[in-house]
Amino acid sequence: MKGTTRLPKTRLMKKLTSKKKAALDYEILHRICDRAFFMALKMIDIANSRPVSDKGEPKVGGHASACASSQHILAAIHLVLRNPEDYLACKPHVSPMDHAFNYLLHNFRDKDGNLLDGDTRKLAMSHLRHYSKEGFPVFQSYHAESDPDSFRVFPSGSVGIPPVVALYTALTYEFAKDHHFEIDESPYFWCLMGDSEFREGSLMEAMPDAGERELGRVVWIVDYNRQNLDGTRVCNEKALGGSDADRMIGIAKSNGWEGIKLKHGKIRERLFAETGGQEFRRVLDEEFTDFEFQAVLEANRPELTREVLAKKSPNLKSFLKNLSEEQIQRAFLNLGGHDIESLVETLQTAKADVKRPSLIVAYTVKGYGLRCQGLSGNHSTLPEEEELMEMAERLAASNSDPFSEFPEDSTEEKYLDKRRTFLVEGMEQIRNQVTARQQSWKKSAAEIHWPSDMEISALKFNPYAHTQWMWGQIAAKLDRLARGEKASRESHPKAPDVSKLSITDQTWFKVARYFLTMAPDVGTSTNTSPNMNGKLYGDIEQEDFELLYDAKDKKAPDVVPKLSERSGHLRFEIAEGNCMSAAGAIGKFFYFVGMPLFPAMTIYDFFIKRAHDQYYYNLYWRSSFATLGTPSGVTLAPEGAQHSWKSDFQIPHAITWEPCFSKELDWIFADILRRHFTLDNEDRESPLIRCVTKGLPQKEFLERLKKQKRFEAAGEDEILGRVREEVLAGAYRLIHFEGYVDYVPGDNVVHLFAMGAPGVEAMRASDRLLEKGIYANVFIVTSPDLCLGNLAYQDAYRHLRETLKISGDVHLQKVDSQAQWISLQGGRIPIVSVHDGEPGLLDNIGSIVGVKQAALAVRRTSKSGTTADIYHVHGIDADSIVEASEKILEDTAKERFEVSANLQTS
Ligand SMILES: Cc1ncc(C[n+]2csc(CCOP(=O)(O)OP(=O)(O)O)c2C)c(N)n1
Repeated sequence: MKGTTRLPKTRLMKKLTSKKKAALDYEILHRICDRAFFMALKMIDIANSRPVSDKGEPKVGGHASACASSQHILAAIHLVLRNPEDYLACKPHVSPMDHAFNYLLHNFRDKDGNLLDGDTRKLAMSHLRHYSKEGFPVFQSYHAESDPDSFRVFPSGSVGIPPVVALYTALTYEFAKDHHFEIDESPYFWCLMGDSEFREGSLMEAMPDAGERELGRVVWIVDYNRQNLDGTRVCNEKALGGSDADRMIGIAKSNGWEGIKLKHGKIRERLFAETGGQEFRRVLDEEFTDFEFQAVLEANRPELTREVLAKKSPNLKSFLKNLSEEQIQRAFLNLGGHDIESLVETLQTAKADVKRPSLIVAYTVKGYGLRCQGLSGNHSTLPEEEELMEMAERLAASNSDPFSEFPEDSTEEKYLDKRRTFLVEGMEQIRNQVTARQQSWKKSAAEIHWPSDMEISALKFNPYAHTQWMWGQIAAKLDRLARGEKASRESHPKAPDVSKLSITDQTWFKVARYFLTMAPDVGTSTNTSPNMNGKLYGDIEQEDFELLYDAKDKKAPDVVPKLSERSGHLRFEIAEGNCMSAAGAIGKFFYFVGMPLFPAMTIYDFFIKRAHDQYYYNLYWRSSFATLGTPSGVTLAPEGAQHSWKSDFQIPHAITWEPCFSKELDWIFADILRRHFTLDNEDRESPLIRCVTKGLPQKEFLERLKKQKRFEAAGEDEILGRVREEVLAGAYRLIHFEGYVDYVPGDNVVHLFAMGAPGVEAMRASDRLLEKGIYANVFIVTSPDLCLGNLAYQDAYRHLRETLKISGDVHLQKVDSQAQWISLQGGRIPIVSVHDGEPGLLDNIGSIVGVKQAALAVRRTSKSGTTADIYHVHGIDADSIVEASEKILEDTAKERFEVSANLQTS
């Protein structure tokens, strides 16, 4: 399948993206920015003034001062720098400011992507932090995909994540181009963040990766206002050897980034050129700690500013004498981050080197232009009505109709109009292009006859395969089809004919090129090595010295990165957060660009928690990617006892799978691929598959199934076909005695529910219980979400109740019969569940159907040892299952059933 459609660049598009630019009138841009700032403040004000019926309702709030400090940075991006294809990530609290610019640019769309008309745009502006029962456009507290202006914007809310996702989206573009996907845009990634945000570990973790991978279109801009939520940031500059800004620049440079400090605005620069100006510059640069500078700002007394400057340097005496206090104060306040001209110049410099990402530290003032300007506690200060009215008057805006736009014949409107033509019409072109790609893909995918498995024939030769091994086989097969010897002539001239592939492989071949693997330094230990060997993606312009000196370790994968079509594995350092953000970004490429890339990352299950925030972010905006949590649980006891807890995510849009036998995983992964490529994965976009490294007796899978009465007359294919359906619905019957002689529900029957590797313990327990005359049916849970969790809740646990026939029914048997009386005895079928993980994963079966349940699970931290020993320690071995089954049957037998007196007499 030709996956993507290259659409011809239209003449309009060419015109829109032409390089010619007229000289900018920065006065106009400042006036537009002032108006946008006023609108942002009014958005916050309206949200806070809405009537509430409940006393005690939490405050709405908003962040006027955080908007104020970033206003000019956003102005430079929105009004000058941003191209239609570019992406934007912002610190959460600046979102109203961002909405205001998009409002003026008419860059609002409905959920289908159609541009909003003027009235609806205006309505949206009064709907910040609002829920509309009527379905009118609203804005969430922070940037969200559902916002009207979310075109190529990364959601925010958790600081420190969006800039990283932006960075990995940039990497995805590189990957797509290097793999010859037809993609003709080269967007920039503008990311605005706070200075306290820049202390987030996620950002530090990602920086070297961006530097090494030379993601030069990434521009991070730190709004350096020297304040955070709790107040003025007071850093130990002595220990740091400079200001925090210096530290940031140092970090940038040592990580392969361009580091640019934008401290001074044009007013200052002009003064620096005058006599004595150099000393003025030196004093500003060298004589103030951030804290002292901030304190002078906070004091906001021009006479004090003069006095402090004069004290810093006697040489400034005559320079200062020539300036009025007002001029001095203006210059003192004239930081680069509030001067659009300086910002535009700096951002253009950052754009120039497309091989080196840039970090710009733009000096700003929190609350700039507001009464709370520079005040330490201004993070949540809301301007009073009077202040807003004053501002409206100053800007010739209307306080009662705050979202009225500039008059048609004004210079501001004329500038905006031109900018709209360039930006918004350009975005429309891109949107149409992406939609066309998406439609074309959906059409092709709908024509595919999707196989039910991956035909992993090697399973025959590995009688004690484990699920992690099976994952390796699946990944290797897809990789071979996409990039290996068997790939088609289309992409590899020397490759053999596709028609020699099996029918199944021919189908997987069609999608294999969209599949890629990745791991945070656990690729080889998670059986992903075949995908790595000579196939690591990247270009470090490094000669392969191992090759040159004939020093390759033949037993290990060749891990020298290459820029070739064959390179389909992304190698990460021990940086789980990076890997997770990359998976999220790549999994979102269909949404953004129309190419259905499907990343699968392996990670030790225990360490997914290192990337929880990133994982949550990916799930929240429905990225489609697979996580292989492997090895997982205490089943790893021989090698690593501390891997004792599994990652139990009950987050919307995630689905957890935990296969027991390898064949299950074959089916599950085939289904995951089909769902991803056909977009049949709503509410389960992100599968997490937990695997283990304990080998299980694979042949028992079919042997046990065949013993069920329901399959008495069925052939192998029919059995597997029917069981596959159950596997994909969340649980299947592995052992079932229904129809056997003396099978008496309510008397000698117990249901065992097992998940993952302890499924074998349940099998063994069932055998032993049978010897004691107890029929223990074994149900293998493949997905707790589908069988018992959020996804099962959606259809009232239909699979559990109807297919598996688990119920709370009382089974009564006649014991004795006399002329007048019938004696009854009976009960329900109790349940014992067992799995290697937190009890909450399976312990609700009993409460769903209304029977007694004993939940055997991992309830303590673990120890090293054999799996037999450690399963015993946790009570999840066959012995414990037998014991629990006997006890629960006994308890069930003690249940009393009272027959109403009325029934006796009637
Ligand atoms: C991960 C995370 N932690 C905490 C918060 C709460 N929070 C939001 S903004 C903020 C302070 C931001 O300070 P800074 O980054 O300097 O930006 P400023 O608002 O000063 O521009 C905090 C603590 C959050 N949104 N996300």
